[in-house]
Formats: sequence, structure tokens, C-alpha cells
Amino acid sequence: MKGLSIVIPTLNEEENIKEIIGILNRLYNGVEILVVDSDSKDKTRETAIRLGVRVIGTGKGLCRAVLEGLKMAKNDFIVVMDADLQHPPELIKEMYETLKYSDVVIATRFNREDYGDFSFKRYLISKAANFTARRFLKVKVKDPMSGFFGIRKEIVNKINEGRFVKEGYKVLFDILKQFKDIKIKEIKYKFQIRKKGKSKFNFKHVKCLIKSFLR
Ligand SMILES: Nc1nc2c(ncn2[C@@H]2O[C@H](COP(=O)(O)OP(=O)(O)OP(=O)(O)O)[C@@H](O)[C@H]2O)c(=O)[nH]1
Ligand SMILES: [Mg+2]
Repeated sequence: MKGLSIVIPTLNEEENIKEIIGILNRLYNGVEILVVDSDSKDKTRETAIRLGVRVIGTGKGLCRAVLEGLKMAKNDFIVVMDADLQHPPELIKEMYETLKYSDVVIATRFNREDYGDFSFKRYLISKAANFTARRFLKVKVKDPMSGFFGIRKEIVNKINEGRFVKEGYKVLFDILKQFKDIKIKEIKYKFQIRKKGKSKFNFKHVKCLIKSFLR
């Protein structure tokens, strides 16, 4: 897959990083894998370096890390995915093919109730957030807060960083709210629950999202 970079934000993912990099190398030999780590206290960073992928360090915040990764990625097509195996790597091929004729491709979760430990509370928050977020967008999409998406570098270059809430979690929303005439495709997939390591989601991120609605 010529011209593809895969950006993986990480915070204390030592239990997952080896497996995800192994799978990506096996499926997509030769693509650029860029791990953007916010000062993990475990062995995430050492492991990624040992496995030969590019690693950059950044400050706290998922949006900050992803934005940094998008800017630093070397290729014109970029896919962003979590480290914790909730996003099926097999889908990247279709995302890459779709990016050839679109600006943004969203891997859209269709079983949003699969929230593991947070279960019902998080499901409700997610539903309400999704409903509200869509009202702040000029583009029509089903899952504007997916963490699994692809984007072309030329769109990244048009992003206004000042409108990001960098400590926040919903980087795709921070991007989409800035555009109206871009070509977006969505591909449905089944969201998995996190099997190893701990979630970093907390209610501070909900506050960040409200801030982002207004910025
Ligand atoms: N660089 C960086 N990565 C982060 C930060 N917060 C979370 N991440 C990573 O972003 C991805 C998504 O975080 P998760 O904690 O899995 O969030 P989630 O998928 O909404 O929550 P779960 O469903 O419980 O796993 C994972 O790869 C995390 O390691 C951060 O502050 N900096
Ligand atoms: Mg996760």
C-alpha cells in the first residue's frame, strides 16, 4: 500500500503495542507506522522502538497526539487507529482504497453499546454526544467521533489548530467541524471491547467535547 502512514496514539499501552505492530507489519509490510506517545510510564515507547517503528513523543492529550501524528506523517494518505485492538486492522485496506477518491474516510461503529466496563452510562453519554455533535457540523456523517479514520495530507494542511481542544478525545470532530465541502465516506465495522490494558477515557473528556462544540 504505497503512500500510507498509520498513526497510533499511545498512553501506557505496553500490553497491546507489540501485538498491534506485529499485525500491522504482517498485513501491510512497508507502510509507515508512527506511534505518538504521551510520556507513557510503562514500556510502550521502548517496545515500539525495539520493533523498529517510528516513535515521537508529545504532551498529554489524545487530540494533541493525533494532530502531531497527522502533521509528522510522511505520506499523503493517513489512517489513525487506537493501540488497543478495538479497531480491526483488516479494515485499513478498504480505508486506503476509499481514500483514493475521498478526503476523509470514517470507520463507523455500528454497535455503539459495546462499551465494556463503562457499559450503560458510557453508552448514554456517547449517544447524547453523537446526537449533539452532529448539530455542530456542516457535513453529514453518522459517526463524527470515531477514533478510527483516514484522511489525506492535503486536508491536514488546511486544519486550523486553534480550533482544537488538545486535551480532548474527539479529534475527528475537531477536524470535521472545520469543513463543509469535503468528500467523506463511511465504512461500517463492529467495534470491539478493550481486552487488555486500561481505558484512559474519563469525564474530563466530556467537558473537553463541550468546549470543542463552542470553539
Ligand atoms: N498519545 C496519547 N494517546 C492517548 C492519550 N489518551 C489515550 N490515548 C490513546 O488513544 C487510544 C484511545 O484511548 P482509549 O483509552 O482506548 O479510549 P477508548 O477506546 O475510548 O476507551 P475504551 O473503550 O475503554 O478502550 C489508545 O491507543 C490510547 O492509548 C493521550 O493523552 N496521549
Ligand atoms: Mg480503547
